[in-house]
Amino acid sequence: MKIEIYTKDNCIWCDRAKNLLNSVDLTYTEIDLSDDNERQKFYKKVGEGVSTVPQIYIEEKRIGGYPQLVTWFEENGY
Ligand SMILES: N[C@@H](CCC(=O)N[C@@H](CS)C(=O)NCC(=O)O)C(=O)O
Repeated sequence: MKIEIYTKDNCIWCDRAKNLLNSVDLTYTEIDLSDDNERQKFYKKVGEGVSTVPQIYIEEKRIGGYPQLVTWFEENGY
């Protein structure tokens, strides 16, 4: 399964999302948006009022942030 997680440094919700993925041995690619300009560009590109990290993509589909990842886990039997 292809999982990508957009993060930045010192982001507690990013750490929680990564810990959740690690807890069930799901592997992921992390894209670090610590640079403020890069992060703002990413938010603009994603649109739909997205303004926080983490942003998690599973099989190219945007799931959302940590709460949405928890919901995805529940719905997919993890
Ligand atoms: N529960 C939310 C919390 C996300 C959140 O508040 N993230 C902070 C960093 S931990 C953030 O993105 N702040 C705005 C910014 O850094 O651009 C989620 O995971 O969707």
